[in-house]
Amino acid sequence: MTDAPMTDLSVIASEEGRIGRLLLNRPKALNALDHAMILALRAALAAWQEAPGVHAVVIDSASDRAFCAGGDIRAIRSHALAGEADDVERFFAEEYALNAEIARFPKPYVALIDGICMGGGIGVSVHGQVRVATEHAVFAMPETAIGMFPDIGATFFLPRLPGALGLYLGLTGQRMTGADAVHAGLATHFVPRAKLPALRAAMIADGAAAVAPLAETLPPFSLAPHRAAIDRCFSAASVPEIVSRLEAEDSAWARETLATLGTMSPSALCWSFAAVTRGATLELPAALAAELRLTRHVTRHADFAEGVRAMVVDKDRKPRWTPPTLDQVDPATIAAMLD
Ligand code: QUE
Repeated sequence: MTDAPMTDLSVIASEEGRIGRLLLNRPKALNALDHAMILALRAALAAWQEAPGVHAVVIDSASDRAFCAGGDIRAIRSHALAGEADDVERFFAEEYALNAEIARFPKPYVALIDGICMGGGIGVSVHGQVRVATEHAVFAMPETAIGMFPDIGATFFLPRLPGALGLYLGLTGQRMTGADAVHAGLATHFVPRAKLPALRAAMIADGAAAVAPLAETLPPFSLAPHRAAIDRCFSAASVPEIVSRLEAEDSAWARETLATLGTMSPSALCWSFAAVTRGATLELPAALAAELRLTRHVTRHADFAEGVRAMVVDKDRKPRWTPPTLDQVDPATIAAMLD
């Protein structure tokens, strides 16, 4: 968190001491990444990759509510409904190119995650070398709620989390605290919000080496009591089998998880399961390329426009999915989308 900068720019790139600083500054949209922001981030990284005075890049937010709530899916929905497939394609291609550039950036890339960090926000943080989360961080991959799928490289990193945690997070959209994100492997350091000003100052002087000394002991993993059940249920070979295993658990956690899955797009659960499972065998560039191909099908499916309408545009949180139940989802239709 910083004072509101005196500028309309949605990404403020500046050089401060040894660091290149990227400040996400679109607070009214919870820093949801629009096309211009993605281009600005890519341009700054390209410039700093070669700049000898820049020893590390730090990305953080001008809002204390959100690091970044995701991609600008409201705009993507408008393009999709207008049949502007080229605009949809350009957005995802640029976003995934940025994710790949962060992953291969040759200097430390440090994300300071304080507030909401979902979807595209995870994409501009988790691929970096250092991910600092505060006690106000909220991590989630909630795309099945909007008829999408965990993208931004999530089909690469989710299947690499411990046990079946990645599939659990990617299908349920379960929120995690900053400490949880470190336990899960999405974040690397836990630093309280109150220490962020000192951390920024120390990085301006010393670069990324300043992070570790300010990290604090982790509170326990809130998902620890459910880790065994998560692995039992989410290691199943299909979404219907995950549901059967949850029904067999007969626990409060399993009933809550079933209720959550019951609100998600049944089709999105199935294509997300397939995409995350396949991602276990792909390196990041191939996973991102497969994600881009899948967006072409998903953004044409009725559940995408309906999910974004219900959760982001109208906010009635009452999507009407097509088909409405899991048993009506045709496995052959899903398989064809992942070709
Ligand atoms: C699931 C999601 C997203 C979401 C809500 C969900 C998502 C996303 C946004 C979002 C939030 C604020 C904005 C905006 C988009 O909300 O990915 O444009 O101003 O980006 O339930 O996956």
